[in-house]
Amino acid sequence: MTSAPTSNKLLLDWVEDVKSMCRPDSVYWCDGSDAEFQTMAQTMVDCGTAMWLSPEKRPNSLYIRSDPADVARVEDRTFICSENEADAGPTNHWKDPEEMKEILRGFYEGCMQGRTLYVIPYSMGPVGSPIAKIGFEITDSPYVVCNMHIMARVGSKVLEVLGDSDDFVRGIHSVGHPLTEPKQADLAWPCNAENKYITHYPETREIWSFGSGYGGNALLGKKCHALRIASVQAKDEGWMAEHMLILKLTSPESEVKYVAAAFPSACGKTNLAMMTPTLPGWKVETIGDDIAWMKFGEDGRLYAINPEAGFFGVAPGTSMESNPNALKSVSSNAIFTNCALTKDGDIWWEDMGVEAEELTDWLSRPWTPDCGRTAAHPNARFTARASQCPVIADEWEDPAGVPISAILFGGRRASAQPLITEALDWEHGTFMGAMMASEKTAAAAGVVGELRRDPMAMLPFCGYHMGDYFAHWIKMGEKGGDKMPKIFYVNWFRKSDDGRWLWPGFGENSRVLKWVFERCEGTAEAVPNALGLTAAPGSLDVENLDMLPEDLEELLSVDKALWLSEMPSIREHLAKFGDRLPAALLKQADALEARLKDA
Ligand code: SAT
Ligand code: MN
Repeated sequence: MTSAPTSNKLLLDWVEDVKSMCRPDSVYWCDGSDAEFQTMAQTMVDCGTAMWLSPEKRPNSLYIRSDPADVARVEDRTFICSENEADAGPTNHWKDPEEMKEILRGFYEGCMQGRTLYVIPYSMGPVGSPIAKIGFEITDSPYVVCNMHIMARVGSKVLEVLGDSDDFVRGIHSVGHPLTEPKQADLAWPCNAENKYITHYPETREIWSFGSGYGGNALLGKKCHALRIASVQAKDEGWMAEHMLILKLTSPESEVKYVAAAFPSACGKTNLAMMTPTLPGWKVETIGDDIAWMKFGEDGRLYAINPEAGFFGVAPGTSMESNPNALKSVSSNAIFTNCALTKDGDIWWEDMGVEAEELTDWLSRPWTPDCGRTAAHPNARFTARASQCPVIADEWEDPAGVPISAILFGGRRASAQPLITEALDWEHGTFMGAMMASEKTAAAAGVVGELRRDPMAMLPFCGYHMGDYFAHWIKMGEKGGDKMPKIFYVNWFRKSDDGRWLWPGFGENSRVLKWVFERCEGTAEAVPNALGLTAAPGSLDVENLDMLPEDLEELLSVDKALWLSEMPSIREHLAKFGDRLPAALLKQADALEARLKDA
């Protein structure tokens, strides 16, 4: 609607300020309705940004190609503009908030000419729930509006709940491509590739994003709000905002445990969250696939909610074998970005489990299976409603959240990291999370495959000094005591010396979940090794798994010499956090080294 459906003066004044800076042709307040989604989708179709996929193959679903210069999150253009530089810490780019805003005002000045300014009221978490947080994203991108409709709870109800309160996150987003000439033709994917800025102002709970229309750069409710800004709120208010999936695990005896897991982007969170266990009688259902907000409940346990309403998942590799539930989630009402297009108007990507044919690739070029290029971009994505997931848990929107029994850390590592390690206690688990290392994926711009330390998978998403973040973890552990979840480190990606995957992964990961479940129950046996605890011989269920005993042994083994050779890099990593590094983590490093040296 074009007239403002609110009397919240702070909100109205802010929208007015942004409007006079960006000078759009018109202003539109989003109501979150289906009709609105259709209008936005049609706007994109009419201007060549999107096309409808075949209604027979993929009803109500959009196909979109981005500009090749705008295909992933841009970490080197992402800034935490805290008032003090020291509060951003060594892992974030920092600029003085006023200086950054001055630069951005220069870009925002008139940047929405020829376009509509959309105001998106959204709630992260069920609307009206005591743990949900309200945000507003101002954007000039109908692509963002459509995606936010799926990824967050959008619309008029959010305004009702907000009332006159000033408790909301303010997000400004522009693709940075004004249409200044009368009748100037728009680009299919407008962006400003040379001038991307993804900036956060933790103290004032603001996000200013410019130049990119893609994923986490532009859908501000996700990484910008629900992780970077929320992590600061969580530290201030005594809760946790984490880059974690949440799953519900049910045993054959119908006992339920909830597990959260932090893996870096594109390391299989969506697959694990929706997994079909190979173990008879076990069931996995989904609460969330990317973000967990965790707070203490009245019983002193940690309860998690998924603040999102949809999945923005990596498409390549998603197949009926790897993740049938994700494929079923995108069978209709979905958005596909940078996938390939089949002749009959459906989507295709690498390792989809569907024979490749003649296609049009993500760059609109004709493509054949033997042409030597991939047809989909490696960071091609689907956007799908969580409610369409066949294994979404009944309680996924419970405002009280679900009690977490175990937290898993993990990443991609061909060597060193065993299949499963249990932490000795919360503090040791915090140390394991703090030194997490994973090979880089296509989810962020940069060199794929390079090993980097990504603490708790939060390296690109922690909105403050990571030393303080570690201290916050330790403080949460002190507060929760023995009611805190058990912590584990898993690695599905270990390879043998001759380059074979040692572990089959996917549904077989239910074997590891079963062990985790039984450790929480106190029924499975663990034995100590240099890293912590691992499965005692025979305690990991490998029945009917066609696996060489020596491969299993290697999977669970710790190469002490290799780990000792990594100690300097672990210490160097910890040293980066200077005097904000909790002493407990140094103590943990010493203890690890001592265990590694112990014959
Ligand atoms: O583009 S997103 O940040 O939403 C995806 C990811 O990197 O996890
Ligand atoms: Mn993610």
